[in-house]
Amino acid sequence: MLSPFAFALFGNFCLLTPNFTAPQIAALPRQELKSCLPPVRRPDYTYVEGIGAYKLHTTAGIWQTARRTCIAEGGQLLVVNSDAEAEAVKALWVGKESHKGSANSFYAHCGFHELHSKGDYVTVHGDPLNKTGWLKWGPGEPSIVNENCGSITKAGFYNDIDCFGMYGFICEQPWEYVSFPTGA
Ligand SMILES: [Ca+2]
Ligand SMILES: [Ca+2]
Repeated sequence: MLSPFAFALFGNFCLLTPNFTAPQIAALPRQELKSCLPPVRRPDYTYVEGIGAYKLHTTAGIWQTARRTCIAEGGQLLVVNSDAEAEAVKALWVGKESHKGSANSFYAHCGFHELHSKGDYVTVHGDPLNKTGWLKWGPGEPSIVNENCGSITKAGFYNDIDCFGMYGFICEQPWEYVSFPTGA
């Protein structure tokens, strides 16, 4: 009997148990995550040519739930790599200003944390946050105290946030993974 977090996709098997801790999930090798990615376009994602595919989940969850949900969809929590991507992400919020169950719909969980070491922000891919090509904190951020997980604001800036806070979240499928021929 497979758990709700077990997925078999196109011959690749990707297993995540519900008992994983955030650091364990954060340590998943990139290749394992890639094996979970479905080579099909999802109708619920916004495809931005040459940049990526994105979904702003407007039903709030804690950071770990957000991360698992993105992986289950064949993606990962958002990591911004360029100004162009930040702009694409900002556009997702249009018409979705209020997120169900969210403590504050101005924020959405995204793919970085400092769960391994305080002040040492790493992405869900295991890369240092300052090596991703884009790092723009909002005014006064990071606030650090009791805020160990990543979020992005509606205005398009990073903010460290409570991992157990209920917020919407943004999933991403990198363009190179989703730019398969359509209709094939
Ligand atoms: Ca990205
Ligand atoms: Ca903060």
